[in-house]
Amino acid sequence: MPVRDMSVMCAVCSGRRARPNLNLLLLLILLLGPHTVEGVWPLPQAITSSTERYPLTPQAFCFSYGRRSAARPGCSVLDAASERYFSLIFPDYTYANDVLRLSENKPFTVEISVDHDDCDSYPMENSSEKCKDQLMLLDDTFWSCYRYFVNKTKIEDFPRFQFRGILLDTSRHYLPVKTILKSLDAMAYNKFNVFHWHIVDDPSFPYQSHTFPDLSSKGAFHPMTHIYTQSDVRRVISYARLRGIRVLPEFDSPGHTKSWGKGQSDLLTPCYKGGIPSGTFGPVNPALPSTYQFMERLFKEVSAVFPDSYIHLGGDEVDLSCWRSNPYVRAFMQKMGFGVDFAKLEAFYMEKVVNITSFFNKTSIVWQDVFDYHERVMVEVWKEGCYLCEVRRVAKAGLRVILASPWYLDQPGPTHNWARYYTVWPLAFKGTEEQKSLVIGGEVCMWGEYVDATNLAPRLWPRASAAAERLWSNEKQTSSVDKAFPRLQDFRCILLRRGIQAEPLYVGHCKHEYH
Ligand code: CP6
Repeated sequence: MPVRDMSVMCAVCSGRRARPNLNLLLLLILLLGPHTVEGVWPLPQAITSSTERYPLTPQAFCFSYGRRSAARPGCSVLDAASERYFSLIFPDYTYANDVLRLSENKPFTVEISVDHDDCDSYPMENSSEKCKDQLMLLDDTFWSCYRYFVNKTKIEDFPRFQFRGILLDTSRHYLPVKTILKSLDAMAYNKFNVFHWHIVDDPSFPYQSHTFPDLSSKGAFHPMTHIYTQSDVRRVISYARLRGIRVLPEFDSPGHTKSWGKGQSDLLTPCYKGGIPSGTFGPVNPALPSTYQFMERLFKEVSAVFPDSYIHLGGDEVDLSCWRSNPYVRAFMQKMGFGVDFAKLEAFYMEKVVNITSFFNKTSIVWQDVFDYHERVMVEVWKEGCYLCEVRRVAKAGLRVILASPWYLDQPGPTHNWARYYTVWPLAFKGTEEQKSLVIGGEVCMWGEYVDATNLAPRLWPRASAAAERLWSNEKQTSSVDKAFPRLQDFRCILLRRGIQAEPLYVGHCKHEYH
């Protein structure tokens, strides 16, 4: 049978707000390993592959828009993805012009059809990531001479959890923009869809605010080289958008704000010792009206700069001893009727910032430390110990939960191997279906104390991939570490081939190693 008759690939993405987020394309590429199913990561919800196979060459391959697709040629997200994935499928093929002939019918055409034209919008929490694809699975590669074979394959796919995040910390160490962009590439390969940007913290304030330029000129490690300018931030957001990734900024307060104090006087609480100021500063001063005026202006800017409808407000690890030492703070508490309950003061402060951001149409996410006191927030569970107890507690209170505790990747070493991140059961707590549905996802945290651009990638990958499969795939089909191991080893080789410095899992080699 002539190839042309058999080889039209068809992809129909459907869903309420179908977003052209390229599941088909991702899948197709993931299927490119020399051993079929081993390279597919995270595992699709359903995949069946037949033995019918056909040769494939870059000359005969193209992406095109389906006749009934709501998105047309010129759709930024899909056009860009077609180019990226063409190069990933045929890494050595240099006639790049061929990629762009989108409308031309070639023997192997990946047809993209979406229900809604979301080409110019940002990915959002409710963007559909569902895909029903019929496509050819690439089975065998002799890739240096462009000879691929595809097996006829049917794939149906959608994520288990809506929120699949990675936290990068750019305050403990500055991460160059190109390192962030590279991480976004790797995130897309793993179907992560939220970049949680822990952009500022105690050690440095690299975000260049146009409202408060002193914050970075005085609070960054270096006022020129170790900052994110407005154009850097836009670049990150737009690069993420083209990969179906949301950018969730975190401006953590009232704790973790030492660097803020350098460029904004009277923001932090002066700590006292023996009745006099000790010269050191604590958390943001919750007793001064000027604090809230500052926060209003800062979050007005941040709300406009970051298009996502969520902002992470932190709220973790507040050092209450400095507040306690300060007579003005204590007097304020008396006036407010808080007595000596510093948790009430903390709640008062968080309530204020939550109100400020909701005025700017943002929903707040906070760390679990401050959840007790708020109704409208989403809560991120980060503490170790019985984290499912905490998940249950939050879900019982009717709030949405993101789970981070089991996925701290900043710790290296054999005790923190990939299997530890793979064998996590986020819903294994006693609760109703409704409570379980409040667990909207999870997050891999890469805190920056011991991590900078030199070791970020190998520390993240492929261990974060283990979490990625837990968050994307069907739990029943992915509960065996032994079955996952060869697939993950293979996927790690694919990451290497794509230029991601993913560390080895164990003894072995990749067919295509870069040295
Ligand atoms: N930085 C900030 C951190 C941590 C948190 N917030 C943290 C503390 C302890 C562990 C992991 C992370 N480094 N701002 C807590 C959310 Cl074990």
